[in-house]
Amino acid sequence: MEKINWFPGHMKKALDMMRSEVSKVDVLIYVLDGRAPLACLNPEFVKIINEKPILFVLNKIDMSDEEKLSEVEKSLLGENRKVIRLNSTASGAQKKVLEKLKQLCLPLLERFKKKGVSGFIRAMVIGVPNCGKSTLVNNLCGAYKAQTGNKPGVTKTKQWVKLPGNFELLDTPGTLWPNLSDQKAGMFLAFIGSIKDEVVAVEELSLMLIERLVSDYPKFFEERFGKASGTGLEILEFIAASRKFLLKGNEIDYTRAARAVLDDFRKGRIGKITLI
Ligand SMILES: Nc1nc2c(ncn2[C@@H]2O[C@H](COP(=O)(O)OP(=O)(O)O)[C@@H](O)[C@H]2O)c(=O)[nH]1
Ligand SMILES: [Mg+2]
Repeated sequence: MEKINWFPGHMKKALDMMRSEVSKVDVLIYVLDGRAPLACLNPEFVKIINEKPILFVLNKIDMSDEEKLSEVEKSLLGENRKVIRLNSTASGAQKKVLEKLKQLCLPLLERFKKKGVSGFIRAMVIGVPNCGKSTLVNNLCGAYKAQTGNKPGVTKTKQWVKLPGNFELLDTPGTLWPNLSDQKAGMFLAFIGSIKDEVVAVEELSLMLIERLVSDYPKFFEERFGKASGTGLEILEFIAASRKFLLKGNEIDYTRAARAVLDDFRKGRIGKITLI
């Protein structure tokens, strides 16, 4: 596999910006896509936020393999760390998150109480692209965001939105750069659509996905595509032939077949999958 170029210069800039953003908040809500949770975790970034309480959200639970997530959950837990499994698109997500957030921030809340101040706890949602940050922010803010409103003529800047239970949430989530040092993580992020398809050729990416799925989820794969043995290329050819993805002169349309496999995976049509 060709080495993916993550533009280290950009990454450093993003990390520096994030460092300053993070210094303004008391607690972080770190969203991980449940289909590739560890790939969404950026160790460089975890180092920066080490001192802050973190609520890890294992998101897109409706598309993920819950059994595999148990291992992940154990590895994330620790002092000042909580984990929650979530479908951010579902109603009730807000209540669940706020409950967990309250548990995580109990020491902070008690400190406020002792001091006799009614301080707000500031939270911010972070994560790699496409993991569901905006969906979660919208779900968390819900009606509250509408209260603040967007007044015409006012420049749209980042705003703190009041949430129930003495919390304030930054209405703009922080986008994390992918983990530079880990090729496997990069590959998984490309599978789930967190990295643009232009970075890796779609055919190559689909071959890697096929090989991974055939090894981790052969039954699901066979059910969806009718074949889970042979090389990735043989399987891709089979899929193209069985779906009649042909070019002029009956040549196999690899690109179309590749897109179909990636699309099926990203839409959750192959099954509930978690890649570790
Ligand atoms: N099935 C499912 N889809 C989700 C969930 N959360 C987000 N999505 C979808 O994932 C895509 C990316 O979400 P978005 O909030 O834009 O991600 P962001 O780039 O991190 O802000 C959208 O199509 C969302 O509808 C979830 O819990 N379950
Ligand atoms: Mg977004």
